[in-house]
Amino acid sequence: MESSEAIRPEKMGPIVMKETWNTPGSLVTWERADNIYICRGERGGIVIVFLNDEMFRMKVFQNRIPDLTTTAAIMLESCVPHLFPVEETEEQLIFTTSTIRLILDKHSFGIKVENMTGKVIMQQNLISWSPRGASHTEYDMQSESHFYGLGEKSSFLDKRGEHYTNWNTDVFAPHLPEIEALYVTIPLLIHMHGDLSYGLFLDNTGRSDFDMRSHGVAFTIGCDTGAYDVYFINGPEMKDVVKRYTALTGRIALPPKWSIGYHQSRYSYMNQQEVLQLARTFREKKIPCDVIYLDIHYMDEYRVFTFDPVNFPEPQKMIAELAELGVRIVPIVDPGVKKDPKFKVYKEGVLDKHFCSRLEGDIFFGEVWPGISAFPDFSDSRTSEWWGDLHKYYTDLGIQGIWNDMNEPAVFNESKTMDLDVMHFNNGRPVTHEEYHNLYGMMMSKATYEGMAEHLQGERPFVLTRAGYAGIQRYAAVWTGDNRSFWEHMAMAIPMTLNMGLSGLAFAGPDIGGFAHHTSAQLLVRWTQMGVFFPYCRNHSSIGTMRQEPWSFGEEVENILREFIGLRYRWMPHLYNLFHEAEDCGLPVIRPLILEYPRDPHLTNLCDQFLLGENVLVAPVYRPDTDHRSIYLPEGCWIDYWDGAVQEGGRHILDAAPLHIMPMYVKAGTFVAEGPLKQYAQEEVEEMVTFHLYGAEARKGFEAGYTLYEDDGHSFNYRKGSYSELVVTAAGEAGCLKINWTYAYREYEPERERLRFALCYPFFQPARISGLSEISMEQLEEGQQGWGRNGKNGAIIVQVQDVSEGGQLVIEAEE
Ligand code: MIG
Repeated sequence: MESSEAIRPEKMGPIVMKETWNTPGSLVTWERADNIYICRGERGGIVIVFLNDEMFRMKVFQNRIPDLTTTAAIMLESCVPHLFPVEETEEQLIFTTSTIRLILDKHSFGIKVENMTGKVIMQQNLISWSPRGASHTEYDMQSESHFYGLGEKSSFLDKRGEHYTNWNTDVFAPHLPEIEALYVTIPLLIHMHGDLSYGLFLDNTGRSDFDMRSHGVAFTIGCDTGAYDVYFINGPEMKDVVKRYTALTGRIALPPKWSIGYHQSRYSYMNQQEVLQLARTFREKKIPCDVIYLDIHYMDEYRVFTFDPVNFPEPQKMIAELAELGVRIVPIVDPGVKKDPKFKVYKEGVLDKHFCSRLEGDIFFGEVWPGISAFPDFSDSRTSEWWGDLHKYYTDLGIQGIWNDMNEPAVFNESKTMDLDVMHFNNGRPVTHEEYHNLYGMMMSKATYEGMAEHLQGERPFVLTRAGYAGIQRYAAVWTGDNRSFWEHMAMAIPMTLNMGLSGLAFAGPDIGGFAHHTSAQLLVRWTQMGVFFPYCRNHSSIGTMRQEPWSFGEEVENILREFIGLRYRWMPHLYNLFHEAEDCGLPVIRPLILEYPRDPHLTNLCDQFLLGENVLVAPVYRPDTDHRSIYLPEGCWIDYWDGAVQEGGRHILDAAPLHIMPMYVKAGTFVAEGPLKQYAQEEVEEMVTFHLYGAEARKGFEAGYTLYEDDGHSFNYRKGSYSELVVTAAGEAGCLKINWTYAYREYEPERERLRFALCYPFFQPARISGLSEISMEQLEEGQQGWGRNGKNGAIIVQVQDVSEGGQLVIEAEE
């Protein structure tokens, strides 16, 4: 007897139906409910929420009004909704804030944002969604449009003409321009056209795509699943967008000073003797270093929260010995927990239901380093707390930093990640992995950061992560994963890290020297020269490749690396200041020139040079056997860091760059705070700050200023007010220069006796300085007050007592 199986659908031939995408149709009604505006069309609509004058959220809905919970990216404090007047005309709904007008076209549901002079900032056209839950929107793009942001992406700085997808992926294959998704997802696109910029942040943790390539006069943003939930972030300058985006998703937590030192890593340092020997070698060779990483081989058969009993039998002793040398270790912690009923973490995880499972309850197992493993469900705070707490194992040993790897999550299977139907419990709002994927890594690092912070009792933890989502900057530094020892990858690290900075990730950087493939003497030199000015500074390389510790290529290379790593340490006060600025207002530590000079047409895609902070221009050499390079100097007067040569900006120059030199320029009228050379960030040496002033002039109109932020560098006491701000200003007059310094705030007392001012390549010759006598460099070194000339570069150095009342210097020019 036949059953209905006889007429199963597939026997009837394929049913091909064209998917029709829906649009909301025309506006039918609108209403205000508390702070939200609900605009309903014929087949769906948009909810609009203003966060302030410059930012609003638009969430598309189809049938029911969407719920307005956000992902973990959004900082709730930034989400205080505002009400603004609404005006309705025949054709439009118009919302007006103090700076922008949002205009909804009743017929097309298009949304336009104008500034108060009526210039169109943004035009969003078609909103549509597929019957299977994908959504898609189209935005106008102009001939002069340029695009930035999007976090960690390959290719150049300007994303015009590119297409990217967001799906956190472990990409060991070479990071080529055609690779659209890497380890991190930051769905923030900054659109700059003419003198206007704005940002669009798509808060969606499933797969999304940004297409600035295929549609001619439009760019599109789409997502495969979940809600179409976009934040408009106004400029008009790109800097405003970055500041506002980081107010929305959070800013970096000021890192402990040691974590912005030089880090040395290798996959793997194999045993305790090797690690200790490595640390001693740094000290013997006087190459500064703060951190050594322990890659996967430190563990007992790759079980997290263990040490290998044979190769690392005495971790506590090793860590204590390293501490005496001023070196910390940062061990790797992957999410995969080895399936082993005798392994405590696994047992606990299973019994207490901490692992990601299918809806029916069966645990998802995937293969990673430890073999078959289970993966904690960090979406649930109960599990995150458990995981965080496990880190007591490390903090008890004296560890303050953790390295999260493989947290895309990476799995050795065909899809390279967890199955899409695995569930995340998400504090009672379960979602599939398909919807949650891009958030997994960030939630792991959040759990890690919070657990470490708790157990370090007031000390700042350091977390490094490979994967992340918007907001990851609050918990971890991000490194750019498995690059290769290719010159092309060194060059690509610049735009990649710069765009990460524009996307909130101020603490980021690549593996210096390259991870896979074999580095070379020159590549290591050039990459290190550049890398010491990147926010995150770690040399890391893969098993089976040429060694790339700084001494691996003989004395000449070693000397150059020592010099440049030392430079990072001497510039630590300035660097730390920039990290403070990043915590304070979200601006990145290194910046594309376009951020500071948005009207200069030469800069829209310039990314083989960058700025450290606002005024220090770094131009790395990124090709082999090259001893010259062309450099573009933006408007203003620029001073060669190495020899003081003065260059007029607004033009290209050709600069010599022998192997021991990486071209650097400081804008005239800039202060840079330097400290003493240290072998590690918190080494106790005689403290001193030298304010280097470049290109000082004794004429009316010359001005320079700097605020030096200082605190203890390792605790959270600064958040209770224990920090200081030393404000330094310089003002020129006819025939003299006055320098003032004063503590604007001084609840933390820097431990030092003296301050120095160094006039680097001033445009005048000082004759008298505030009644101080001219003394020798030796006398200056001994601590005497006075002024002298540095024989090496001719800088004028003035030394004064560092007193809390501050002081003034009058520097009179030679007639
Ligand atoms: O699939 O832990 O990107 O830095 O050395 C390799 C071993 C796993 C990938 C990381 C790399 C690390 C390596 N890990």
